[in-house]
Amino acid sequence: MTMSKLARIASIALILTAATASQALAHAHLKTSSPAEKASVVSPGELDLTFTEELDLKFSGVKLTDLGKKDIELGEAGLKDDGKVLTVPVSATLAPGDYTVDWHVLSTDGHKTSGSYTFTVKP
Ligand SMILES: [Cu+2]
Repeated sequence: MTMSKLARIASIALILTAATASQALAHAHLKTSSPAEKASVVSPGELDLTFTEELDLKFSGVKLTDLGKKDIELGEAGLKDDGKVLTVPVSATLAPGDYTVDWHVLSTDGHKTSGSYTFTVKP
């Protein structure tokens, strides 16, 4: 095998490694949300979660619970802004108190991520 062939194989291997590494970083991470984490707000009409990647709506969802772990009824989730924003209508007026948003999403690269954050509805 010639030296230049070896060098070519080595550079291809390097490119493949770099491609794999950047794909691993491409999971959908929560970038911002409305209401924002730890924010104190009036009862929101919807929850907006902005992710770093495009989402697959079928396998993405949000659960909202109050301090007593009671589920709050939510409307049907949808996507907007290039599929990176998961938006969920909140039909009820939320009583003052702390709420937890539990989210799970599947990004279009096939990776699942999940997390949670809280916000407060002020009196
Ligand atoms: Cu990923």
